[in-house]
Amino acid sequence: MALDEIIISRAIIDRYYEKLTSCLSSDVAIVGGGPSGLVAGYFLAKAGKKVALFERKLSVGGGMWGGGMLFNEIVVQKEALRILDVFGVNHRPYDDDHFTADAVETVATITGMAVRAGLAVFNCISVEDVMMHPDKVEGLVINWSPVEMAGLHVDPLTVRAKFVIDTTGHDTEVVKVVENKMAGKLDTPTGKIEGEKSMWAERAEADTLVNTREIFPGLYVAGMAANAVAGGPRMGPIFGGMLLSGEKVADELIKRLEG
Ligand code: 48F
Repeated sequence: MALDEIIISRAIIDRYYEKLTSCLSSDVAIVGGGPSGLVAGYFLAKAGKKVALFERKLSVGGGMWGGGMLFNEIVVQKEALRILDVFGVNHRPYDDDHFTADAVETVATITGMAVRAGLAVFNCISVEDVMMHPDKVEGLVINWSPVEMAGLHVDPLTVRAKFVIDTTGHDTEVVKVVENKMAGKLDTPTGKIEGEKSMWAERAEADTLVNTREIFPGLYVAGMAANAVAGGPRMGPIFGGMLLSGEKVADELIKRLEG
């Protein structure tokens, strides 16, 4: 065995560089590595699409690790169990309508399978803007999260994508940029972000699917972001809607890319 510190460094740099340069142009760029973004990334990658996911934090998983109030179990409704089954995530019934899964197993398993399917995950990178050409979203402007956190004046880099998905959850960060900086209106009743409403789990879960769609040319919303943009309620620690939303946006984009 002859381990060499410089080769270790070179291997990391080369491999990361390969991954990043291969995603300078992709079919789909996903912003946010919560449950909806990860599931969307899995199905798109599985279908052979080039797909990159940018996550601000060091770890993907978004709001799923902590279950509800840090009790790391999640609830999933019957209709969404088939998505857990795609990934082989264990679940058990609590009653006829509510099922539970271990939050850590769910995040870890979905993430692992998504990366193995070909999803390129870039953690610790924040999306700060979009690329517009001129009235369609055509990519993302990205920077290291530590640069953002330190408030350093460092210019970002840009990646191109045929479609962008905002899965940034409650904050709807990409849609906010588009609302503030691009000409034209969002596809909502007021043309603006309607804003999330208070907790109503059953309604919110149904709305999440309906609200998962293209909100501006080139820009889709999925997961909690879809409800926040459309004025739907929040749902709390029930995650079936997030999983189904990720699947729906992937299905729609696969059709668009192949159509
Ligand atoms: O919030 P999050 O888990 O999104 P989601 O898939 O799931 C929502 C649920 O967790 C829960 C809920 C219902 O069950 O309401 O909250 O809709 O994950 C969003 C991810 O996006 C990242 C953020 O760090 C989180 O991991 N994120 C947010 N803004 C940016 C970002 C950004 N500008 N650039 C990169 N990542």
